[in-house]
Amino acid sequence: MNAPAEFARAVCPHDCPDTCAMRVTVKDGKAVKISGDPDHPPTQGVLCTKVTRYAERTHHKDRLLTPLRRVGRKGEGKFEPIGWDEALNIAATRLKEIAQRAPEAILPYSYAGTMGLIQGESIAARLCNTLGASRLDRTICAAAGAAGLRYTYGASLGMHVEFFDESELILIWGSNPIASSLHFWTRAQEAKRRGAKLISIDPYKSLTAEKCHQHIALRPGTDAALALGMIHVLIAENFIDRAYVDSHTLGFDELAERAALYPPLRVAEICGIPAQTIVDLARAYGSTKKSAIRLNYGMQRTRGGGNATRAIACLPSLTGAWRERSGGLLLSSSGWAPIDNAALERPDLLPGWPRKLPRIINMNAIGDALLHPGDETFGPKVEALIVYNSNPVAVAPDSEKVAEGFAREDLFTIVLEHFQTDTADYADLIFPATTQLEHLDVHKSYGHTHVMANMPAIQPVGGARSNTDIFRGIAGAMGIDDPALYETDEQLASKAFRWNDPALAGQNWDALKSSGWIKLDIADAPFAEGGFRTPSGKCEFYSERLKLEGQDPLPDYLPPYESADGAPELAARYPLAMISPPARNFLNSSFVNVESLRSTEGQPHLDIHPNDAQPRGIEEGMLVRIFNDRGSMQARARVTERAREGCVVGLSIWWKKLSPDGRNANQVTSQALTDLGGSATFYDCLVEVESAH
Ligand SMILES: Nc1nc2c(c(=O)[nH]1)N[C@H]1C(S)=C(S)[C@@H](COP(=O)(O)OP(=O)(O)OC[C@H]3O[C@@H](n4cnc5c(=O)[nH]c(N)nc54)[C@H](O)[C@@H]3O)O[C@H]1N2
Ligand SMILES: Nc1nc2c(c(=O)[nH]1)N[C@H]1C(S)=C(S)[C@@H](COP(=O)(O)OP(=O)(O)OC[C@H]3O[C@@H](n4cnc5c(=O)[nH]c(N)nc54)[C@H](O)[C@@H]3O)O[C@H]1N2
Ligand code: SF4
Ligand SMILES: [Mo]
Repeated sequence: MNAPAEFARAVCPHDCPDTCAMRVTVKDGKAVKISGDPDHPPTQGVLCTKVTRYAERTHHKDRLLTPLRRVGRKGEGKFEPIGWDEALNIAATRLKEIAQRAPEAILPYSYAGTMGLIQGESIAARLCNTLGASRLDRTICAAAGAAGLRYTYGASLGMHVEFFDESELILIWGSNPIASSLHFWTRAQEAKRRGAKLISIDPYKSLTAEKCHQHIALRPGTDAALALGMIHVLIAENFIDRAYVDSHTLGFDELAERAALYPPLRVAEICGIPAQTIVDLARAYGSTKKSAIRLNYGMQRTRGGGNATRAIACLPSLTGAWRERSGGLLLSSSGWAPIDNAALERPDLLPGWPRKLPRIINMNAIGDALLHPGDETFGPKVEALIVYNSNPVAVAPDSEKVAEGFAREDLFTIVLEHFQTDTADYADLIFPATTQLEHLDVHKSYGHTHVMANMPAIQPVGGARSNTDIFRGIAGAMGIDDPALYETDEQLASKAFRWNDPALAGQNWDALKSSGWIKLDIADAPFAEGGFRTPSGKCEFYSERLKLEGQDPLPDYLPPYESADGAPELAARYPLAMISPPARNFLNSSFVNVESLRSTEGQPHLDIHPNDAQPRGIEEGMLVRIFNDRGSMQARARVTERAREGCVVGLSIWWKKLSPDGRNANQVTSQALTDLGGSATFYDCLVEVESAH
């Protein structure tokens, strides 16, 4: 007889703003069904297609079940199983030897494979800090946008997603929520039913753009110009909320001077859209009280991403949209959660804390970092790499270099993974990690304002261990005796939040554990009365901090590095701007190996406008080669007006080894960094396309 079914409470661990609450049905020790929790307000009982397949992913036949040691060449993917003790000892011996000689030669590499705070940077950070390893600047995704918000609002703060249903105008800007934030899209549709107008601002006619009332297909990387053009019109046509501006903002006159440089005709040139569109957009925005902007990270993946975020973030403060709870802007809400990073990560364990810290390496330049021979300025050559919660060989830019770096025979690489990813193929040692159903964690969200607890639903599959267990194991095998390295996941979870923060006052870990989530106590219209977290307490159009850092204190338009304006000679050789935004059925490179989802995506495609396809002799369905000086990849052409002229689109991120030519979009992307925050510039990438035959 089967044991009776039961539910366990879990949290979707993926890098997605929605952070859904999940119910897990367990039968005979296996997860058999995952569904959205109907009681959790942001989730509303619904999960996206990908994550309804989470049980399939967890019990996938290819799950890594034991530690593995490489027996083939790096990248070849040949491994033999070994026992846990042996694996931990190999790791410990090697890391100890390097740590004694050149601790900074050890580099962790991780991102948001799980967004959990415990399986993310807790014991992992404590171990790296104790060793004095190089620090990693975790900038691959959101750093430019985060910096833009920080200089303008003081932190990553924004509207409550719940109130978008009441908005009368929603600008969906650099965002494709049908793919990347389904629960926001539900709100936008509700607003639409109530009469709101939806406008998509995106070079690509995404699944979302086609369902909006209007789609403004600007050139990639020109968003700052569009926002400054809007500000120009808002000022010229008197749509400014003077009272709000006077009380709650800083630098209006300076911003007005800057915006004067961006009349609609000039902006039209830059963005490649009609001047009238800019005027109409500004009028619609300026004349609607309940106007909301759903910004997403798609618009900050070019050189000027930080400035673009700043320019757009000025808009709701100019019109006073923040006065309404259904007005304002949401890029990220993560700054609302009072996370105690210092308690989790223990930077005080660093040798030299707080004055002389180990070097920090920007993860977007991992290719160059791994290939650097080491010198006075760079410091020691990287000798050991510990990868967890990430798949850099597939997701990091300038992938030829990344793979070349990972292939170094003298590099000792440890990978903690669920699956034999492109990255795991280059490991010396692979440790099998647990999934969200098998371990404990706590979460904040960057799309809503709840904090959440994830309780293990099932025992670890096979010999898998949680990241925290693996790092505790390595620390133990190294003979480190600091108790900080051996705290349990429960102890860590109980310290993850500053419980005395007003947003959480009266709450504690036990309450979070039993309820599954806590709604943070934040005003409905958080900036109706100002209260920004900048040094001035105002929305800073003009930033003294930026000025002190030698940067432009006002937002401006910076042409993409790779554009006709930014690099005319390069643009002559590679005239097409390539963007590679998220595919609906993958989550970054996660789920690419889940057959049902991969078969829905089909194969790597390149969307190309008929006017770009025709002169190149490219026809629908043809296999094409996409290339620039950094590398090349192949995809099937889809000749379609979804891609604006001059811009090609390859939805991503494919596993290289599951692609026809063993390559993916990051073969052509660059390691250049954004203006603010040092983010990646995935969508600042010129290419040429030709038939592959
Ligand atoms: N299904 C799915 N969901 C995901 C992910 C995934 O891979 N798959 N990834 C997750 C992650 S890590 C993140 S960071 C988030 C958000 O990830 P984002 O990168 O913000 O992704 P999208 O919401 O798809 O929005 C990107 C949109 O921006 C457009 N875009 C590209 N360049 C520009 C530009 O210069 N200007 C403007 N205005 N638009 C531009 C693209 O065409 C695309 O439609 O999504 C998360 N959710
Ligand atoms: N061309 C192009 N490249 C991009 C982007 C793009 O739009 N275009 N988007 C960029 C963005 S926004 C981001 S955020 C990055 C994302 O890049 P990554 O953070 O590397 O995300 P994933 O590719 O999903 O890889 C996460 C890996 O972590 C593993 N994992 C999940 N949970 C756990 C766990 O609990 N323990 C361990 N040990 N492993 C776990 C998963 O199996 C998966 O292989 O990619 C970036 N790369
Ligand atoms: S990926 Fe996003 S929408 Fe899908 S279940 Fe997870 S949090 Fe929800
Ligand atoms: Mo991301």
